Amino acid sequence: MTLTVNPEDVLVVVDVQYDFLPGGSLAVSGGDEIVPLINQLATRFANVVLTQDWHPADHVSFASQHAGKAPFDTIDLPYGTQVLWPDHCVWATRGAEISSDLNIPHAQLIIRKGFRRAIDSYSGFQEADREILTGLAGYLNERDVGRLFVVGLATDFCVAWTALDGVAGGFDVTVIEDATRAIDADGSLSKAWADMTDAGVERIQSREILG
Ligand code: VGL
Ligand code: ZN
Repeated sequence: MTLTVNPEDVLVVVDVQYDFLPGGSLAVSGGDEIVPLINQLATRFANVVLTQDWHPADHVSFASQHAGKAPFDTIDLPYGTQVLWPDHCVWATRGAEISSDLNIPHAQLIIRKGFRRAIDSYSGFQEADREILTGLAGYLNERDVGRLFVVGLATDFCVAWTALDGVAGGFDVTVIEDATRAIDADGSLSKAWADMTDAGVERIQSREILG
């Protein structure tokens, strides 16, 4: 079964940055394995958008900012429960750079997110306070795009939140599962897939596009 990509469709490549790749501070297991696949998929899309996790050094999501807390602990913030992470994707450091193995010269937009100290942003569409928008929906609506196909890191955090907010924003959203990898902390991967399925996010494999 082959799925035809239309000229209006958009590939959204989430957070393929050194800190999420092997050797990085928040390395996602097998993260490097998806890079060649994403490069191949990207050749099928006229429209590609990238997201980039982009935090100040004192970001609220870093365990290092909270006395007595360790990575993967949680804290309560005004906008809800926040998972704490190792310091990662600190702006203007190598860990925050998009991997140079990603070969998508025709990518048209990079959305940076998580740059306010007090608010995290897994989603490419809106920050974790669920109020501040990144502008991505505005951009896509103004471009009058078709379906969104989401790939990248990590399946259970930034990919899932981006896909869910895409659906909430009225877009037709598909996650290409084998072009993602997960952190999978505490059942987060199965919960993310349950949430995405409930919301109407489609789940496919890359061969359905590549043949
Ligand atoms: C991400 C945790 C913290 C992600 C970003 O890209 O999935 N996860 N910041
Ligand atoms: Zn982050």
